[in-house]
Amino acid sequence: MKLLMAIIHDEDAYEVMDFLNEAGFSVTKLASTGGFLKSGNTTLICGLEEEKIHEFIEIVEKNCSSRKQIVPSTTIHTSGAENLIQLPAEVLVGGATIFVLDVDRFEKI
Ligand code: 2BA
Repeated sequence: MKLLMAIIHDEDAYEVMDFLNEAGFSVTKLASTGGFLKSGNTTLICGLEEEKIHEFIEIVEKNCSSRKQIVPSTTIHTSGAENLIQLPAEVLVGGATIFVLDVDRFEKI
C-alpha cells in the first residue's frame, strides 16, 4: 500500500475531491500553508494500492491548474543597506506537488 500526499491550490480542492470520490478514492483534506508564500494551500492524503497511483495522479493533473502568484515583498539590495528596494515578484505555483510514500501498516478499526 502507498500513501499519496498532494499539495494543491485551495481553489481546486473541492472539485478534485469530488472527482476522486467518484472514482472510489478515500481522501482526507488537510489545511496547509506554503512555506515560501506563507499562504494557504490544501494537502490531500490518500491511502491506495500501487496500481491505482496512476489514476489518482491523472485526476489531480486534469483538475489542478498552475497559477502565477505575487510574492509581496522581495528585497533587492542595491549599493549598501541604505538602498533597499521592495519589489513585488511573481512565482509560478504548480498545479500539484505530489509525494508517494510506502505504508508499513494500515488498520481500520
Ligand atoms: P510555497 O512554499 O508557498 O511555494 C509557492 C511557490 O513559490 C512554489 O510553487 C515555487 O514556484 C516558489 N518557491 C517555493 N520555494 C521557493 C524558493 N525557496 N525560492 C524561490 N521560489 C520558491 P510550487 O513549487 O508549485 O509549490 C507549491 C507548494 O507546494 C509550496 O508552496 C509548498 O507548500 C509545496 N511544496 C512544493 N515543493 C515542496 C517540497 N519539496 N516539500 C514540501 N512541500 C513542497
